[in-house]
Amino acid sequence: MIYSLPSTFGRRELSVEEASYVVAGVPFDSSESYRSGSREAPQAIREASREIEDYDMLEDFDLLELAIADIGDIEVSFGSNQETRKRVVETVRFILDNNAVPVLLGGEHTISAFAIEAFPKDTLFLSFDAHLDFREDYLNNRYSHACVLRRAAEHVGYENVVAVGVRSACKEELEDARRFEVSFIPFDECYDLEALETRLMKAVKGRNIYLSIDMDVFDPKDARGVGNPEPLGFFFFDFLKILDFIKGATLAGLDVTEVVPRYDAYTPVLAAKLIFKVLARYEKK
Ligand SMILES: [Mn+2]
Repeated sequence: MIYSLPSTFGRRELSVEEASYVVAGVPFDSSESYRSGSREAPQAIREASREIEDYDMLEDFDLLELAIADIGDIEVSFGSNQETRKRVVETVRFILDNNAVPVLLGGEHTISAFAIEAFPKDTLFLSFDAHLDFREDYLNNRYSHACVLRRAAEHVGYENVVAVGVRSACKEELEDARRFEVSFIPFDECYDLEALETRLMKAVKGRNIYLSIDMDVFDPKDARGVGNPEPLGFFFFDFLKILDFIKGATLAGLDVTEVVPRYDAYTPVLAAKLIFKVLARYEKK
């Protein structure tokens, strides 16, 4: 008898061909400007995911019904945005070619700007983020984590990005976002959760969406281990109240980024649970 525990996300052992959702880690944090270390997140999120029990009582859903495969981490090129970009795009394309939904574990938020390039141009890039991330460049780097929304918009179109929970920006990027008529929902417009859910349902209805969750959208008291903590934000409880919007959309891709495990042992648990919750709620539709 061999006693072994798979080290994959959720202890899953499906092949890519059998899976509806394929997890891949992207341990890339080259442009982190404040608290670096999100390259350690994929393994920390996996470790947390293995300890989450299989029946989600509050969703009344057996998580084992989620056909998840885990292909491990993409071997990224530290310091080379372009090489990492190419590897992420090709890996995401491989997952899409297998008719599965990519679920990426960041890494810094830049990985979302890479991943979206593998999707058709009319995909809706729906980003939950404390930061607007609409700079043309940051420190002369166009593939910085401060430019994610802008790079994504350049691929899918300015009309096909929505940022939710924003409460931090520089004046220029805010002016640019308004000039390009980019949809963003500042966090003070998120206090009324019912109104927010209605707004999101309208935005995603019938669309193929790439859902990108920068963990700093949560209140730092809930998610302390992030690269750029920003006061205010959602509590997990709030997020679950609005999450039904996902039922009106087709989930094309999902990522969770900016977890920095070395600053907090709980944030990877939150990230793992969040992934299960999003997929469970989506499967229940
Ligand atoms: Mn952010």
